[in-house]
Amino acid sequence: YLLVPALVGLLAMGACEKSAKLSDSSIIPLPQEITNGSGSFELTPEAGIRLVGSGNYLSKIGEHLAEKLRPATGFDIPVSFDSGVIILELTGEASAEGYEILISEEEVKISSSGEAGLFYGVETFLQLFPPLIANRSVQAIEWEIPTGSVKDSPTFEYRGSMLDVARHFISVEDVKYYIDQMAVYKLNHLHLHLTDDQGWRIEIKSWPKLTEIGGSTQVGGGKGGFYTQEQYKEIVAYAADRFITIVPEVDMPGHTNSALASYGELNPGVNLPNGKLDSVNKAPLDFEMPLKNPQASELYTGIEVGWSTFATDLELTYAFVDSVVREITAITPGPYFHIGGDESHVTEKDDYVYFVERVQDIVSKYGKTSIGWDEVATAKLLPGNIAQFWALEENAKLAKDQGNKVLMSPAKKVYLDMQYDSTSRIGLHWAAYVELDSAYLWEPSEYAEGITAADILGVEAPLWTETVTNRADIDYLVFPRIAAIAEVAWTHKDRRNWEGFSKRIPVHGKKWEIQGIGFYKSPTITW
Ligand code: TNX
Repeated sequence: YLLVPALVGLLAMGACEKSAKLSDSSIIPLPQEITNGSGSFELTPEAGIRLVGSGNYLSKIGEHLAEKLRPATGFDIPVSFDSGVIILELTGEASAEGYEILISEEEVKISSSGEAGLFYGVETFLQLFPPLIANRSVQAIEWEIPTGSVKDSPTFEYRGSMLDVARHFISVEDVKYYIDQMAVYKLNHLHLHLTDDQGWRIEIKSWPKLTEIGGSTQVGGGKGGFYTQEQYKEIVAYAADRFITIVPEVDMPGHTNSALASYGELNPGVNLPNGKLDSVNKAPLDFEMPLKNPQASELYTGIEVGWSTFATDLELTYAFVDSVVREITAITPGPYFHIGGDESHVTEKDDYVYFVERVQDIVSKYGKTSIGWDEVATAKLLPGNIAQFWALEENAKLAKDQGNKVLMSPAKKVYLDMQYDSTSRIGLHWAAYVELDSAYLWEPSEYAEGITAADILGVEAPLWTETVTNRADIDYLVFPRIAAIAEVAWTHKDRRNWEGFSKRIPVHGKKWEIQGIGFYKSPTITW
């Protein structure tokens, strides 16, 4: 008699495994709708991917899926337009991000009217497999997933992260690694903070000293580095293959010491005679810089903020900005150019406003939309330009009142450089300690007074790198918080709850472990 309950228990366990429900899958971000079926689909050695429709990226999406499935299954997974039980169907040419997945016992069909949507369907599909799928070597298990359907689309159109490659330089390889991880969580914008007091990280052909001098060091005095324009293009293309738009930032008029150390002429008060423009500086944009009165500042490797500024009253400054914006926008297919604008504490208020308005005009001349940190809303924003809320609600409100949208990056919630708690080995904590639950438990449309869903472009999680020197540091601060923030940005608030998230995240922890990602094992989770 004693054996009976044990047997029943065992049988129930087996049965339970067989009838696992699609809605119990550990998908992050949680899809908007999941409907359960009653059987399972098994990926077998004969499985292939069939593409339906036409689009520039369709084959790449198919290959992307196949490459993710091949190593751990050991199956061939051919990709073709002829046959295959995994069907990727593109039904239009729209840039839609929504998708549907239909899983029957015989086949899986992922469809979308947009390539981005199809890509996200693929990412969701991949998350239905056991975590062992992340292995690079063959795992002898059955690759079974529950039947049912998923219908999904994002809540916010802009879902991003930022890498500060200025405080500590981040290699092309590590940026690509970051892009790969962003893609898993359906993030679609990578903002690169390319310049700051400590470093200038993008080649500007008409002002070569920016990288020669300005790119030569970093916080702590290391050797720094920069991207050539070719390398930047490589990053842009790598991101585009994963439906991620690069948003380049040149932070100004403050946070500009690396430029001021490269070209002393840009320093306020030490410029050309009388601080005025001479005929040379009215020359065409690509003129050779005459080093008339070079009073370059020293390179800086500390972490103080708010002490540097461009000379806002010099035409030379705007000729410089024009060249920089022209060269960067020429290799940036995305719609945005980020002009910084934060913490310009030594720029007079009127000068700041004048500067921001002129720089917006330059960006707009080159066909791009400006994004600026929330302080830019103290100037008159051009229609369509974006204020990135990080600290001051009144600035977000100023943007809204001008009819402009807000990108939500509240430091207390999404600053990936904030420590988790007082024991975190790296990170800052000027805004808050941000544990995983705190990063999850907030709603963009209810966070800042007067800023509603209609005012919000999206959510972005910045990683400032004053304390981040290598990939292990990135891993520790970014994971698992990036998954929480991705869900905040993608999944409608009515679908979200911490209970559910905390049950889904351990599976991601297992996958991170398999990939060698040294994530923070938050005590809020039973890993
Ligand atoms: C504030 S957030 C800054 C950055 C720092 C960051 C550190 C913002 C727009 N400015 O310059 O790196 O804090 O957390």
